[in-house]
Amino acid sequence: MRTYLVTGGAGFIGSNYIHYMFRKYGGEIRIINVDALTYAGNLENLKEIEKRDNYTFIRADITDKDAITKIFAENDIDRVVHFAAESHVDRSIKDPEVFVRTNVLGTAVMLNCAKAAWELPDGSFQEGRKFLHVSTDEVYGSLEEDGGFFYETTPYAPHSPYSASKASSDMLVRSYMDTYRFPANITNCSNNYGPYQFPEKFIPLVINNALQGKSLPVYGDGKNVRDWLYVEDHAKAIDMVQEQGRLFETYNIGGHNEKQNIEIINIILETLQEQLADDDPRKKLVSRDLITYVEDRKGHDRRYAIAPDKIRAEIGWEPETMFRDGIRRTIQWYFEHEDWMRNATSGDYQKYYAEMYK
Ligand code: NAD
Ligand code: TDX
Repeated sequence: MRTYLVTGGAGFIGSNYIHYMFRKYGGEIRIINVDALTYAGNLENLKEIEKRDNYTFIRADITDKDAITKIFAENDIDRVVHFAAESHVDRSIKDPEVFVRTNVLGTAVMLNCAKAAWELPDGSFQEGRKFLHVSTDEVYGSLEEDGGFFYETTPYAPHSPYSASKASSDMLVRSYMDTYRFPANITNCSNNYGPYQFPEKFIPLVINNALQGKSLPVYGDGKNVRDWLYVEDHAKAIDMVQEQGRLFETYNIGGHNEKQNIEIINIILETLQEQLADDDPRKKLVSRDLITYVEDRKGHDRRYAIAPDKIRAEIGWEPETMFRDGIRRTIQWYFEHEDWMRNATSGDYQKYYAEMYK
């Protein structure tokens, strides 16, 4: 049975990935989820699977070398899928240091511990071991409004402390591949949306605020462009890269779904109006009048757009979820998980953890 060590599995994409993997492989795999449970980590995301025999949660910080070494020593890890990171650009602008600590030092620790566990006396690596580093399109910097895409060969040009820390972590992974032939892949994905996304991020923030009749903050002129991908399509791509991709390669993941932020707000407002019942009091609150232009994000990247040609040609991955469908599913999920949203915004999930793991 193949054993996965997933870091950051209590976060947004990591938890969606774990759900996806159990749906796909059932009892054929084992997953060990290592997460420090920062403000972004939420064990409620994994409630349905926490009792599975082939799932284990370990609370640990990826910068804690002793803890990570112990996990490798006690478990025969075949695959590492490394999500754990500080992930929010606005927080990185306010407090960059923790981004360097977790994203750079944490990745160094993960690489070093995996290398120590998997390396053979002759410097080669045990057959079949693989490390996948989950990264972002933000490492490539910003595109002009009217042209170009990010390819795997696009030079790195990060602007925010977040993207600079992710770029540094990617460089460390590259250095391990180049120096030691360490068996790894890097994926650089565009903006994700879907269930379990923490409401500091744009799409869940807009959904949550609109339902409460709170203002919808738009940075700058609202015309910044992001390339949105439904999170399950990302989870599938990660698995396909790890199983079918060529080792030592980088794959960009994205779906040619570019939208201006203001378009996103309008689509969310329309979809909320469609999905709310006529007698639901929230229906009257959801309105374009809530849109509020606010001061721009410092160093705000204008446009991101991924060219997914390589992953499509080599691996046959394609995004499956059309944006309107993905937004409908996401809104439906938030309707059905009002408690999740309340707890996530109030910090109550930490109480859940304390009760669960006394
Ligand atoms: P998230 O903030 O929702 O989750 C991060 C998780 O990592 C949390 O569970 C948190 O508790 C954990 N974590 C943070 N610091 C840790 C530490 N020191 N030790 C152990 N665990 C720690 O993030 P996300 O949006 O799910 O992103 C996951 C990964 O995907 C990140 O590496 C991010 O850079 C990358 N990514 C995100 C997006 C996106 O749109 N959200 C797009 C492309 C790539
Ligand atoms: O209140 C807001 N108002 C607003 O206009 C927020 C929170 C965001 N925005 C804008 C900024 C961006 O142009 O919306 C866009 C999306 O913002 P975020 O959700 O913060 O995402 P972004 O900064 O694009 O980064 C995301 O995608 C790439 C993730 O947070 C990263 O982890 C990932 O690497």
